[in-house]
Amino acid sequence: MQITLLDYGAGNVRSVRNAIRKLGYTVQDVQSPEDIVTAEKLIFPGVGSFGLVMTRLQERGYIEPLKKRISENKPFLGICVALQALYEGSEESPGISGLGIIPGQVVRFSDKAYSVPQIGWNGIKLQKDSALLNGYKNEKLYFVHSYHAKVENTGPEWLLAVTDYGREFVSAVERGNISAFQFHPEKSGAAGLKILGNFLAQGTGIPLIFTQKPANQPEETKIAKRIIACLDVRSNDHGDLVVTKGDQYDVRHEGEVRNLGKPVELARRYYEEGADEITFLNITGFRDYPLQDQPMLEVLERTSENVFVPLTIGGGIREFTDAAGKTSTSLDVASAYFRSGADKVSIGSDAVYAVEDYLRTGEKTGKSAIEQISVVYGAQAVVISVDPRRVYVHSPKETVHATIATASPGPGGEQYCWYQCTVKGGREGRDVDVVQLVKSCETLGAGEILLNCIDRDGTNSGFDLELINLVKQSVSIPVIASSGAGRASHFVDVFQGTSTDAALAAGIFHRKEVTISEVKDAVSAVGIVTR
Ligand code: 1PR
Repeated sequence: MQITLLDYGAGNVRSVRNAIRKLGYTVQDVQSPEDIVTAEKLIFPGVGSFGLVMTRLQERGYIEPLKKRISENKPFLGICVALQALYEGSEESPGISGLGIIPGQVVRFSDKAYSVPQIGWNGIKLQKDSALLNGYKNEKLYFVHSYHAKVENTGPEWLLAVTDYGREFVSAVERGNISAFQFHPEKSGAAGLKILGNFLAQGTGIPLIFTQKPANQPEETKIAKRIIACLDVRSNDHGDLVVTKGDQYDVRHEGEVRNLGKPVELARRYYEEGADEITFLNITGFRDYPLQDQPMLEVLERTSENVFVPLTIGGGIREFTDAAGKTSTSLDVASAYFRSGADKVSIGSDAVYAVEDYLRTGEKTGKSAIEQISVVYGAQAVVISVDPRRVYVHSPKETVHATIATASPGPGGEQYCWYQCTVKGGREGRDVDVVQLVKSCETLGAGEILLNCIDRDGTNSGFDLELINLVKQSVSIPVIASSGAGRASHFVDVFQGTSTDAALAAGIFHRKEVTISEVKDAVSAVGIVTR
């Protein structure tokens, strides 16, 4: 059977395409409004902001055909914003109408105790029996969104599943052949592929059993703390693209770039071992022309064929002019990465420059990479990779920057430090501290912080909890703790000692010193929720 995909040119639709192919079906794209009505099965992956999705549908003349298809009860699966599009509108894009199939407005998460966007693996509680959830066993599924549909607007004829995140929200709807999920089945590992496979199999003669609500459904679903594997990628001196790893950002050993493996193969290994997310950092992106750096696009394309958890790519997300004088915007660069299979892009050096401008003028220009990409693809697609380094002082009065009293004094016995942000892979310190950086980036529209620490990178001495607490108390977007993991207990320390949303490691996984499941076992043994 052919599956028809509604791709309106925003975000990562490659993953859905790859997942459908992996499940043994062929994919064709909607070419004209008529295709929406006549397609045997239609999948509508909602990527981008609510306003962008509805505007693109409007421009292409897809709104009425979608309403017709739904009213005729022809098989339809909406994902993420496509679930929200079934409602009348959204706080995200005031004045823009949704499809209005289900009454009410989609609203923003507002509980201050929870990071917004919700990024990560959460459960679902089934509200009725459904063949779509055939074989579902309470596994966690991947969510990434700041806005949600309200349970009270969604009558029992539609409500299929709810999830808790500060409040109960709608995580799946189903009426007849019309279904939509707030979670991403194509990014939810084996459990997600199973659910997607059920939708694809419906009506093909493959037997599906109506899943009863599992007896052991949780009272309240809980988001898992994510464990992320990070691959620092660059070309070595022989021109091979390798995964490397630095000691405090120095990736050379005896003059050679350390070579810890091939990016696509390693990413696949981490997916199979249970990584909740995979991050690629093109660590020389600041000096390359990213769009000419085809290997990274190819790495993403090939990885997304077999890896069904979120992929982040960083390095070189900025405006640049190539040797032939052609200028590409940061949005062009990000769009190329999304089309190649990335779910999020991570911005390093360019975020520091944007924040310097913002602090100088106090004005948002709308021109920074952060602003441009988050307006089009949503805040949840924009990660800021921060490369801070400690600067020790004897007294907070010695600096205008945000200091902390530290339990790890400096070389001269200094009891205080501040964290200086750097650019170009730690090569250049700037007059911006980490608190200024993360707060400003949140204001400019970033959706997540990847918090490295040059002092701890590659040292195996544990995460810098003081830094992580400082950043967590400064922002409400999710934070990924990075740098310094040397053993499984360091993950326990970071989740018990801070409220970080995720923890990332590189060296210990590459060198096979600790596996991802050992980390998860250690963390869940002390009662912390993992996938
Ligand atoms: O500035 O937007 O082009 O982005 C460049 C990106 O490359 C940034 O995200 C920056 O962090 C990264 N980067 C640049 N140079 C290096 C380097 O190592 N020489 N790597 C580098 C950063 C840090 C982490 C690392 C953790 C965990 N690597 O990603 O994986 O510290 O390591 P560990 O568990 O082994 O301690 P732009």
